[in-house]
Amino acid sequence: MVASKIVILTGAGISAESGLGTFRDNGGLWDRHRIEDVATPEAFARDPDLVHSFYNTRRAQAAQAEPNPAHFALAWLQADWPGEVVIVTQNVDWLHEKAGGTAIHMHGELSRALCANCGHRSPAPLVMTPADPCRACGARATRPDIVWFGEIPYRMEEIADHLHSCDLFVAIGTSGQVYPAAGFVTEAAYAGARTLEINMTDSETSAAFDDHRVGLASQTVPAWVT
Ligand code: BV8
Repeated sequence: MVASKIVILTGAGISAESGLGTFRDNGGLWDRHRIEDVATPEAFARDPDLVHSFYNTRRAQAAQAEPNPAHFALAWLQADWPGEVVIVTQNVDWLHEKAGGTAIHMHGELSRALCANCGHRSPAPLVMTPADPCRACGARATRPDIVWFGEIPYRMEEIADHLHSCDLFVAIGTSGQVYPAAGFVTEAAYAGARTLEINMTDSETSAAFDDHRVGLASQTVPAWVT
């Protein structure tokens, strides 16, 4: 019997207990910043200093953060499960990797810089400014390598292949409000997967899941994998 394939989508909720803010919980990032001001290409064109400041703050917080038991449990599952375990994350921190796991970062990564002029990618310094010249073309057009609203998430074809070939789809710590990630559960279910949601509360897409485990990720995820 071939071991089953598991695809896991994570959101900001899996990193909340590592001290990194979520977006839509009370006091979340979108309570303090308008998406239009800090997370769109138009915002970056209009005020690159403000956008860099928003991501510099989050990059410094991410650098201080440690994985929590939920990240370690998923890394253990990736190492121990006889089948394939694919993590697709909406998060731009590197806590899955810091816990020893691997992840597809569909919304980009705080740790990378992207040149808007030539597309060159490089490790991001802790503090980015609009004056940073691109190491490849010299243009002063480097931005955080982040997928903003209105931009196409990374590795979508690869993700679709995983959704269409998995036996179990699990969403952990995501409010199900941002597409295309919020539509993954329907895509996986249509291809025949069982679906499980792990969250502290109901999400926008809870009704689409077969099963639910409610609680803090640092407790529910280790309980689920063992
Ligand atoms: C695209 C940048 C085309 C990175 C982000 C109208 C209808 C439908 C869609 C649209 C529409 N108008 C526009 C759209 C498209 C738009 C969209 O979905 N808008 C929404 C707001 C309606 N999407 C896009 O623009 C995307 N691009 O569509 O391109 C396309 C697509 C495919 C193919 C071809 C073309 C681009 C989306 C990416 C935008 N970038 N951020 C960054 O700054 O970090 S999105 C942002 O939201 C973050 O990336 C974040 O990851 C993502 C989702 O948020 P969550 O991770 O879910 O976090 P949230 O705070 O919302 O929820 C936390 C959850 O955790 C809660 O449920 C909470 O209960 C739980 N929780 C908290 N603590 C714990 C916990 N659970 C367990 N334990 C805990 N301790």
